Amino acid sequence: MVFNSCDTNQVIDFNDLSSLERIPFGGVNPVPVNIGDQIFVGDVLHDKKTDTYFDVRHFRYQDGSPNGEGFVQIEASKHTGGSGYEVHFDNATLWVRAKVSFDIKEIDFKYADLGGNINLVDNSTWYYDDNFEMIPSPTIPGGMTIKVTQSNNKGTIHLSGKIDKIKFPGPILPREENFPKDIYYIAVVGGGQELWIDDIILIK
Ligand SMILES: [Ca+2]
Ligand SMILES: [Ca+2]
Repeated sequence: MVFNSCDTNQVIDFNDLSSLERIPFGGVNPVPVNIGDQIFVGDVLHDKKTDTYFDVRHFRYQDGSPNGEGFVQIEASKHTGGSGYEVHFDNATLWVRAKVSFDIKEIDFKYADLGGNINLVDNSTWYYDDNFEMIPSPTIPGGMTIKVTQSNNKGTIHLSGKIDKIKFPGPILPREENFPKDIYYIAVVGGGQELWIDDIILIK
Protein backbone atom coordinates (compact mmCIF):
# COMPACT_ATOMS: atom_id res chain seq x y z
CA MET A 1 0.00 0.00 0.00
CA VAL A 2 1.45 3.36 -1.05
CA PHE A 3 0.57 6.73 0.38
CA ASN A 4 1.41 10.10 -1.07
CA SER A 5 3.37 12.70 0.86
CA CYS A 6 0.35 14.81 1.82
CA ASP A 7 -1.35 11.93 3.54
CA THR A 8 -1.45 12.36 7.31
CA ASN A 9 -1.05 8.68 8.07
CA GLN A 10 1.75 8.17 10.56
CA VAL A 11 4.72 6.15 9.31
CA ILE A 12 7.38 4.86 11.69
CA ASP A 13 10.40 3.66 9.69
CA PHE A 14 13.19 3.58 12.34
CA ASN A 15 15.61 5.07 9.78
CA ASP A 16 16.80 8.14 11.70
CA LEU A 17 18.82 7.12 14.74
CA SER A 18 18.90 10.71 15.98
CA SER A 19 15.12 10.47 16.27
CA LEU A 20 15.28 7.39 18.51
CA GLU A 21 16.00 7.18 22.22
CA ARG A 22 15.84 4.49 24.87
CA ILE A 23 14.33 5.04 28.30
CA PRO A 24 15.98 2.35 30.41
CA PHE A 25 13.95 0.34 32.92
CA GLY A 26 13.51 2.27 36.13
CA GLY A 27 14.99 5.42 34.64
CA VAL A 28 13.60 8.70 33.42
CA ASN A 29 16.54 10.01 31.40
CA PRO A 30 16.64 8.82 27.80
CA VAL A 31 19.85 7.56 26.27
CA PRO A 32 20.84 7.43 22.59
CA VAL A 33 20.09 4.35 20.50
CA ASN A 34 22.93 2.88 18.46
CA ILE A 35 22.78 0.07 15.93
CA GLY A 36 22.73 -3.24 17.78
CA ASP A 37 22.03 -1.83 21.26
CA GLN A 38 19.85 -4.29 23.17
CA ILE A 39 16.61 -2.64 24.31
CA PHE A 40 15.32 -5.02 26.96
CA VAL A 41 11.90 -6.02 28.27
CA GLY A 42 11.00 -3.20 30.65
CA ASP A 43 12.70 -0.51 28.55
CA VAL A 44 10.91 1.98 26.33
CA LEU A 45 11.89 2.90 22.76
CA HIS A 46 10.78 6.42 21.83
CA ASP A 47 10.60 7.78 18.29
CA LYS A 48 10.85 11.54 18.81
CA LYS A 49 9.92 12.41 15.22
CA THR A 50 6.43 10.92 15.50
CA ASP A 51 6.33 11.01 19.33
CA THR A 52 5.52 7.32 19.38
CA TYR A 53 6.45 5.20 22.39
CA PHE A 54 7.10 1.48 22.18
CA ASP A 55 7.05 -0.44 25.45
CA VAL A 56 9.23 -3.52 25.13
CA ARG A 57 7.32 -6.35 26.76
CA HIS A 58 7.75 -10.07 27.20
CA PHE A 59 7.22 -12.74 24.58
CA ARG A 60 4.48 -15.14 25.61
CA TYR A 61 4.53 -18.89 24.93
CA GLN A 62 1.56 -21.00 23.86
CA ASP A 63 0.66 -21.82 27.47
CA GLY A 64 0.69 -18.11 28.33
CA SER A 65 3.93 -18.17 30.29
CA PRO A 66 6.22 -15.18 29.72
CA ASN A 67 9.81 -15.01 28.57
CA GLY A 68 11.19 -11.85 30.12
CA GLU A 69 14.77 -12.25 28.94
CA GLY A 70 14.21 -10.81 25.47
CA PHE A 71 15.09 -7.56 23.73
CA VAL A 72 14.73 -5.63 20.50
CA GLN A 73 17.47 -3.84 18.60
CA ILE A 74 17.78 -1.56 15.59
CA GLU A 75 19.64 -3.22 12.72
CA ALA A 76 20.69 -2.44 9.16
CA SER A 77 19.81 -6.00 8.20
CA LYS A 78 17.37 -5.49 5.26
CA HIS A 79 15.28 -8.59 5.97
CA THR A 80 11.84 -6.99 5.70
CA GLY A 81 12.18 -5.19 2.39
CA GLY A 82 11.82 -1.79 4.05
CA SER A 83 14.37 0.96 3.61
CA GLY A 84 17.14 1.94 6.01
CA TYR A 85 17.05 0.36 9.45
CA GLU A 86 14.56 -2.12 10.90
CA VAL A 87 13.74 -3.65 14.29
CA HIS A 88 14.93 -7.11 15.28
CA PHE A 89 12.93 -8.98 17.95
CA ASP A 90 14.51 -11.62 20.15
CA ASN A 91 11.74 -12.98 22.39
CA ALA A 92 9.97 -9.65 22.85
CA THR A 93 6.87 -7.70 21.82
CA LEU A 94 6.40 -3.98 21.16
CA TRP A 95 3.38 -2.16 22.57
CA VAL A 96 2.53 1.05 20.76
CA ARG A 97 1.55 4.28 22.50
CA ALA A 98 1.00 6.76 19.71
CA LYS A 99 -0.04 10.37 20.18
CA VAL A 100 -2.18 10.61 17.08
CA SER A 101 -4.97 13.09 16.63
CA PHE A 102 -7.14 10.62 14.77
CA ASP A 103 -8.68 7.23 15.46
CA ILE A 104 -6.64 4.42 13.99
CA LYS A 105 -8.66 2.64 11.30
CA GLU A 106 -5.95 0.40 9.92
CA ILE A 107 -2.41 -0.66 10.70
CA ASP A 108 0.18 -1.99 8.26
CA PHE A 109 3.66 -3.26 8.86
CA LYS A 110 6.35 -5.19 7.05
CA TYR A 111 7.96 -8.22 8.66
CA ALA A 112 10.43 -11.02 8.16
CA ASP A 113 10.04 -14.19 10.22
CA LEU A 114 13.31 -16.09 10.05
CA GLY A 115 12.63 -18.59 12.82
CA GLY A 116 10.80 -19.29 16.03
CA ASN A 117 7.24 -18.30 16.80
CA ILE A 118 5.23 -15.09 16.83
CA ASN A 119 2.89 -13.13 19.09
CA LEU A 120 0.16 -10.82 17.92
CA VAL A 121 -2.30 -9.04 20.18
CA ASP A 122 -5.63 -8.33 18.55
CA ASN A 123 -7.26 -5.86 20.91
CA SER A 124 -6.96 -7.90 24.11
CA THR A 125 -6.45 -11.34 22.59
CA TRP A 126 -2.94 -12.76 22.54
CA TYR A 127 -1.94 -15.01 19.69
CA TYR A 128 0.90 -17.44 19.63
CA ASP A 129 1.68 -19.39 16.49
CA ASP A 130 4.48 -20.54 14.25
CA ASN A 131 3.91 -17.82 11.68
CA PHE A 132 1.62 -14.84 11.16
CA GLU A 133 0.04 -16.51 8.13
CA MET A 134 -1.24 -19.29 10.42
CA ILE A 135 -3.43 -16.88 12.38
CA PRO A 136 -6.98 -17.67 11.25
CA SER A 137 -8.25 -14.94 8.95
CA PRO A 138 -9.96 -12.78 7.97
CA THR A 139 -11.69 -11.93 11.26
CA ILE A 140 -9.87 -13.00 14.38
CA PRO A 141 -11.62 -13.36 17.74
CA GLY A 142 -10.43 -10.04 19.17
CA GLY A 143 -12.45 -8.33 16.43
CA MET A 144 -9.80 -7.16 14.00
CA THR A 145 -9.62 -8.19 10.38
CA ILE A 146 -6.21 -9.45 9.38
CA LYS A 147 -4.67 -9.86 5.95
CA VAL A 148 -1.25 -11.51 5.80
CA THR A 149 0.73 -11.50 2.58
CA GLN A 150 3.82 -13.66 2.90
CA SER A 151 6.41 -14.97 0.49
CA ASN A 152 9.82 -16.43 1.29
CA ASN A 153 9.53 -15.73 5.04
CA LYS A 154 8.70 -12.05 4.66
CA GLY A 155 5.54 -10.15 4.09
CA THR A 156 3.07 -7.50 5.11
CA ILE A 157 0.35 -7.50 7.74
CA HIS A 158 -2.71 -5.35 7.30
CA LEU A 159 -5.03 -4.96 10.30
CA SER A 160 -8.41 -3.26 10.04
CA GLY A 161 -11.89 -3.38 11.49
CA LYS A 162 -12.28 -3.07 15.24
CA ILE A 163 -9.01 -1.51 16.42
CA ASP A 164 -9.61 -0.52 20.01
CA LYS A 165 -7.53 1.51 22.32
CA ILE A 166 -6.64 -0.91 25.08
CA LYS A 167 -5.54 -0.34 28.63
CA PHE A 168 -2.37 -1.93 29.89
CA PRO A 169 -3.49 -5.31 31.22
CA GLY A 170 -1.36 -5.07 34.33
CA PRO A 171 2.22 -6.04 34.96
CA ILE A 172 3.23 -9.54 34.05
CA LEU A 173 6.89 -9.24 34.99
CA PRO A 174 8.52 -7.02 37.63
CA ARG A 175 10.27 -4.90 35.00
CA GLU A 176 6.91 -4.13 33.38
CA GLU A 177 5.67 -2.33 36.50
CA ASN A 178 7.56 0.65 35.08
CA PHE A 179 5.02 1.22 32.31
CA PRO A 180 2.21 3.74 32.74
CA LYS A 181 -1.13 2.17 33.54
CA ASP A 182 -3.44 5.13 32.99
CA ILE A 183 -3.01 5.55 29.26
CA TYR A 184 -4.24 3.64 26.26
CA TYR A 185 -2.33 1.64 23.72
CA ILE A 186 -3.69 1.62 20.21
CA ALA A 187 -2.59 -1.91 19.44
CA VAL A 188 0.26 -4.29 19.72
CA VAL A 189 1.92 -4.75 16.39
CA GLY A 190 3.32 -8.03 17.48
CA GLY A 191 6.51 -9.72 18.36
CA GLY A 192 8.45 -12.86 18.01
CA GLN A 193 11.51 -14.91 18.66
CA GLU A 194 13.46 -14.28 15.45
CA LEU A 195 11.45 -11.53 13.82
CA TRP A 196 12.18 -8.24 12.04
CA ILE A 197 9.67 -5.46 11.37
CA ASP A 198 9.70 -2.11 9.59
CA ASP A 199 7.40 0.59 8.24
CA ILE A 200 4.61 0.59 10.80
CA ILE A 201 1.85 2.69 9.24
CA LEU A 202 -0.99 4.02 11.39
CA ILE A 203 -3.81 4.79 8.97
CA LYS A 204 -6.65 7.26 9.54
CA1 LIG B 1 13.26 1.29 7.94
CA1 LIG C 1 8.06 -18.55 12.45
